[in-house]
Amino acid sequence: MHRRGFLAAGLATVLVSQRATAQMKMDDMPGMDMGGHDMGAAPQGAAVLPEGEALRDLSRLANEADTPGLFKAKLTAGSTTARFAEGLDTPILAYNGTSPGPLIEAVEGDRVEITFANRIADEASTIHWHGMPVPADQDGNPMDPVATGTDRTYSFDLPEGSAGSYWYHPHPHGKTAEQVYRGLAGAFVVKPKADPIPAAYGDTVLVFTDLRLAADGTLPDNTMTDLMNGRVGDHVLVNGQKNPILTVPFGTKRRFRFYNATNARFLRLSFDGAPMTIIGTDGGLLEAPVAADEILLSPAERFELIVSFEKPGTATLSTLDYDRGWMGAGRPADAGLTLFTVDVSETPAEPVPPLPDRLRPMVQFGAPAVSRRFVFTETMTMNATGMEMGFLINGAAFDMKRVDIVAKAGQVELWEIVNKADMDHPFHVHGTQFQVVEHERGDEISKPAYRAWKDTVNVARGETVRLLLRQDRPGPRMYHCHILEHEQLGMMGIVDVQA
Ligand SMILES: [Cu+2]
Repeated sequence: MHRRGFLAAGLATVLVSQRATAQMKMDDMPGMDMGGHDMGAAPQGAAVLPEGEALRDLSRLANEADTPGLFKAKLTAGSTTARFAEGLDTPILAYNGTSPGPLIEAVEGDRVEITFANRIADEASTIHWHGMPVPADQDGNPMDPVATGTDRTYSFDLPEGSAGSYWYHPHPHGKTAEQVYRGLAGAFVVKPKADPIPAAYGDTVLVFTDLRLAADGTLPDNTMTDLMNGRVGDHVLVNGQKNPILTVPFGTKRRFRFYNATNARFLRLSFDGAPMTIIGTDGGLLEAPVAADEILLSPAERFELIVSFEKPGTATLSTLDYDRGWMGAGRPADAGLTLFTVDVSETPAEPVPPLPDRLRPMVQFGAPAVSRRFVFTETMTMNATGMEMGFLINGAAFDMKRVDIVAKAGQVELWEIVNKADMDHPFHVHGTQFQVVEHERGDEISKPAYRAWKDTVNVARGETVRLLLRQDRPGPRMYHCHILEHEQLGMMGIVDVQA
């Protein structure tokens, strides 16, 4: 295991126990590669999950309000059991008893009031509304924990123009990674009042999660390897199912929203046998559709796509290899997994309207008033009791009591994210959407292929990403790596936005 920059001084790091160190050694043994695998290649002792069942619709969070323009509901987080593999009960965490949590669908202009009931035994939690323009004190920051056994109501308005593919997940201090891999995450779709995408294309949300199942059906705790690299499981699930099947008539154009709700798995995806067109990203539609042979969906990112099923037969969504940097042995075999299968029948589809050439206008930011630089580094030290890892931004690990930067509401800022570490780090900012303006790798500077609203962008190892953003509301906002184990180990900061 080679590392650059062994810095030891003054890091708020995790001290790994003997047990975790031993676990890491076991993971590192040849032949113990527990990485991703497809049918027939299950490692010894691992649970086998059924494949090829019909894709289930996500359950929906029902609106309890009678008043137009109000979305009112309750989300209860607590323990339940799931049946992923035949004969095995798996204790998980769930929102309203399901994982992924129920799909929330509201409309631009709506008022949202969601009461969160934390029934997770002995643990505080929060609900973070990932990517959504909600007030800072309603955004489930780690500074605002909801104690076990208590309720709180999150209230916010969905402004005009905010339609997009958001999600929700816990964000309690030190426990986010675990609560998410145990099952807490769900999609929150904000629909526009007038949708340029033909209704005949449908709107299918696919939430990708990552499951590691022990032979007894339990979800193992994070190991040292997980803490270093982020937890990568043995099975990528789509809406909680392994390689589910959707049957469509040929000629179907289908709108999908892809969500990477895994802790740390990078999904480089292509649809074999069906052309993909990107129509939207994290924060909603693009200006115009963009044809794509493949997409890289890093942890926490979303894409909206139109997939055309033009000929009868089978179209499969599968993974391609992507090297995002891996510490130690046991890099998961990411390529060649079939995540989702579409059976395209001989029956022709009813004719559907074409995709419009223009989707919506997108404002461009003016010149930034402020420029900031965020440098990501990883550190590791060995001592008699184990190994200490640090994931730092500008040399510092997260401190909930420290404000890292002060910004002014309404002011455009240029943020330069510099990854000097050995792994890719998907960078996320709360409370707003940004536009990436530049990538720099080695001596090469490039512009993004299209303008897009994003709240999460992958910053590859050695890369610098420049983005423009503006926070419109005052209050503290988090920014962090969305490999949740890295966030837990310190790769997070607070920007205090002042009115
Ligand atoms: Cu990271």
